[in-house]
Amino acid sequence: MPIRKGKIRYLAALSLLALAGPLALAQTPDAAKAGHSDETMRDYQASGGSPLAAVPMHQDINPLAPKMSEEEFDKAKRIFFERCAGCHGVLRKGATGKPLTPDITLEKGLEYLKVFIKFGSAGGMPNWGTSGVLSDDEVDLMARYVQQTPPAPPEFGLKEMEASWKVIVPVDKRPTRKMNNLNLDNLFSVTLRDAGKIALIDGDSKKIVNILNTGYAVHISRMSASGRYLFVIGRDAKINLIDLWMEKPDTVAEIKVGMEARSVESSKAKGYEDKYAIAGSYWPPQFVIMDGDTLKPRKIVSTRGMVVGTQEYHPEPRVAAIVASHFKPAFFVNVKETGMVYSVDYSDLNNLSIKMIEAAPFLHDGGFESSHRYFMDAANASNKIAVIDTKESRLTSLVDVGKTPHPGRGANFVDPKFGPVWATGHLGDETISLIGTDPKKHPQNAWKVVRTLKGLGGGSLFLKTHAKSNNLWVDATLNPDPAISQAVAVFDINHLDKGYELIPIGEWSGLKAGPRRVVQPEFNKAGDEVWFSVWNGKDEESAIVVVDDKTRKLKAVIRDPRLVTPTGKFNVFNTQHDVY
Ligand code: DHE
Repeated sequence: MPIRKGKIRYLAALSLLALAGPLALAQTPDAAKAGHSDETMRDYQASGGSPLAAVPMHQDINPLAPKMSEEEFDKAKRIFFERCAGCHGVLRKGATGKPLTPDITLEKGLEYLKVFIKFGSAGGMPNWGTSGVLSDDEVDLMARYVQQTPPAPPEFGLKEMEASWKVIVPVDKRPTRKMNNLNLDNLFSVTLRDAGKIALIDGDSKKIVNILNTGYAVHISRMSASGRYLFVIGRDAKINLIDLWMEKPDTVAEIKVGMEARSVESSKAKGYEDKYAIAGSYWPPQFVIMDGDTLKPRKIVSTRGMVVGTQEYHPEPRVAAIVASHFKPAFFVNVKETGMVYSVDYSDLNNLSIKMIEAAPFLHDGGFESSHRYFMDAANASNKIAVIDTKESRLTSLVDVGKTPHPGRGANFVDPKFGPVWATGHLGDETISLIGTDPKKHPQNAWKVVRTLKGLGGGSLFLKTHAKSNNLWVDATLNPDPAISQAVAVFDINHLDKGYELIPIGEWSGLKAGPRRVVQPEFNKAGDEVWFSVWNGKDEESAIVVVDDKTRKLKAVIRDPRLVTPTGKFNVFNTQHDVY
């Protein structure tokens, strides 16, 4: 889809990720550089393009709303789920964007809505019309659509899960020991986002071991406690369970747990290693606990409920990041819109006990600090990190950070002045916040921002270090300036005051064309190499660039026509043990 340069606003361009992948992002104008923050987040949220776009939904005729044929309604519904639902919510009750329910939209009227959709608003609504993304007819269509009763996608319960569930290799037909010569600890599971596949890459030889089909717009990989099973989840809520002990690691079970999802995790507590898996969905708003070795669904829990603080009912609070406690049999489940972290005790599924920890709305991603006791949890649109004690299942602190924190799992290291810290970058500004994490030896610094670094620019998604490294690597993937999004910043942990060195990863990839967005640093097991994805469009060549951590020099470039849109990379050992 063509983008009129200079006219499209940054947020609208980011929304195009839904259909065009990172290519659209490369064409955003410089003028937009200053204007990220709220807008960046809003459009990043729409970037996946909801699989609900393809789900049949019934049109409930509202006599007060402007007329729409069934064909028009279906087209508008598709556009809504591809571009709007990420911010306004599946049921249009509002999420990070405003509610668009008929009581509001009918009052605004057709002409007002058309202007709003066409030209956007200062509050962050993209200018869908003037940017060239929607034609005048489509603007009119969407203005009529948002006055209709919102169609609800179907629920997805045990019956639907069981119907989708396949055990491809039963447990008793699987190997009883590792049958390959791979160094599994240093294997990487690489998301091939727009191919709906993952690549398993041997970290030692940098060779692709296998490419496996997964769900639509595949999202993250997580490891079982033993390091044997790999879990991969797609945005269509399909999970692949991959047995790394097989001669050629492959899928042994799969299931669909909903219509749309982002997160999967596996039990890590002593005595429960590999026993359970858990997946959270965006739609329906729920999570499910499954058997860890077959994915048999055991227990489904809805997350619909009251928002922290206002205690207003939210009909579709999505499940974002899930972590597994290392201290006790509990999963910690981010219920995004209500701002609750559910501490789910999985030791007795029939008498399930859930502690609802009040944090802050818009919980998204996060990871453990270095002792693995505290879950550092980003409430992104609240500009806060919630510190959750996974031993006591309670909120320890809410820390104000920069604009729209986006840590991935964050980065742990020892600040020479302030002691152990956990760091997050931000989507909405160029800062990196370092939070003290050692309440025993450095109580005066614990759960406070002790230092703020200045990185490359806004639009940062991920940052990483390793216990053996002296470097902190920070990307700026969604920055509109290609010179920034194609590079990373690296800080010397022992000389943080000196600022960063810019490393031109995109250029090092050798790729000549495409947006070459650099995303997600990931260390190898030894902690002496750091891997970056150079993320191009679906029809362009992408690459993985491997850098020697100590010298900060190029070590290898992995290029292969099968590496379509590589984004997340998950080193088996580091993911298994939460090393980051
Ligand atoms: Fe992600 C993690 C949700 C877009 C790459 N992403 C997460 C998590 C959530 C989430 C809830 C934490 C999972 C966990 O820990 O259990 N991501 C979303 C979205 O809702 C969003 C904003 C829009 C969408 O429609 O999906 C979105 N994510 C993206 C991308 O566009 C990225 C950059 C490329 C891609 O592959 O889709 C992307 N997200 C990632 C990665 C992680 C992730 C690589 C895991 C980071 C890690 O180190 O653990």
